[in-house]
Amino acid sequence: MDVVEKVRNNARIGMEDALKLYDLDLYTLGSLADEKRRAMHGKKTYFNINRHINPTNVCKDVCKFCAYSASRKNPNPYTMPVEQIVEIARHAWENGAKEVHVVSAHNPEAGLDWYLGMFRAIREAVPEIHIKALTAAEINFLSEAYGLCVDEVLDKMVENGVDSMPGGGAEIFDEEVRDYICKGKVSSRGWLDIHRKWHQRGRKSNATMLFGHVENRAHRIDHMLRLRELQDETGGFNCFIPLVYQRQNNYLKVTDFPTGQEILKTMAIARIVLDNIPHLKAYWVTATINLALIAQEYGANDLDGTIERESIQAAAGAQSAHGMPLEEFVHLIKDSGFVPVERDSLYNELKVW
Ligand code: V47
Repeated sequence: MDVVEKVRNNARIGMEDALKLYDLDLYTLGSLADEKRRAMHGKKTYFNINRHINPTNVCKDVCKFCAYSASRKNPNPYTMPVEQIVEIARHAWENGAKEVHVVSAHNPEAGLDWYLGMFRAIREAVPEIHIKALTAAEINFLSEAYGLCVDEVLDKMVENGVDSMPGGGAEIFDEEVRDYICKGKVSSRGWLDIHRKWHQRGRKSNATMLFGHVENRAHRIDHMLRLRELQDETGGFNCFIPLVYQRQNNYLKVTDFPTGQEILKTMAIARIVLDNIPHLKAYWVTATINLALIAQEYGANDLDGTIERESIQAAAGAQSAHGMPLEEFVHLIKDSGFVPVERDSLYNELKVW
């Protein structure tokens, strides 16, 4: 059976076949991924009204791709007081946001009470908002910095009101690439273990992959296969998010940036390989909005959300600092031939626009 037949017969795709998929022409690969997408979600494209909050940029770690952390090329360290974070969440809720996405850096001076107290305070002030917070990299940092085991950190997150975990910090699991781009940060095994433990608590999370820098195609497939294996075990991942590397203001020397074709092929292959993760997000912040809209025809069924503010990828050149107005977002999805479905953070449908 050739690889196209295997995909059409719903066979599981391994490393060798996934690499062969990259060699197909874009249209053939796109239509295979689109068949999967349509079978799962029809023409629906999910999004949410959310608010990203990045509460500190002070970081003890040095990831070469990061333009956000202070003390590197970005000389403006900040740490928001809890009251400010709560005010942002309250304001976002009053303006229709259903979720705060709280991701920041590994700040050795902020203290455990600051990291966890912000969630308690948000929960008290805005009881119904969904708190998606702390990447596995931050959890690993808190565990090491405060002498707690991962289970204790996860229990404290739950106690303080965190609902689900974002997918950040995964980068690329291949140990050699990982060592080169983000030495010292959570290991690949550590990242997967933290998500496993979170899922064992009955909680959901997402998974990202940072690509388009020094990794190759096999590294991307390996990353997806490690996620698929964990998902077979726990079923706790809602969504896979391939993040396209943004190149400005950082220390990673990259010479060959991926073309639009390579980005779309990677999305399509993710839809095919990750047969057990229900949602594939074309994150408009890093893909650019136009490519994200096209990615809807290459397997993607989620465009993230309105965001309102974003600092991590914006620091590296993405056009995301002020989010995207809701009306524009809805219009773009409709105009591209898909049905905009507002969802909550756990993919319950709230409104078909
Ligand atoms: O892990 C850092 C990435 C991630 C760059 O779960 C960069 O729904 C591109 O967790 N170019 C954090 N990416 C963001 C994150 C996230 C974002 C959107 C949705 C979800 C979700 C999670 O930002 C980090 C890192 O991979 N990042 N620098 C850069 N130069």
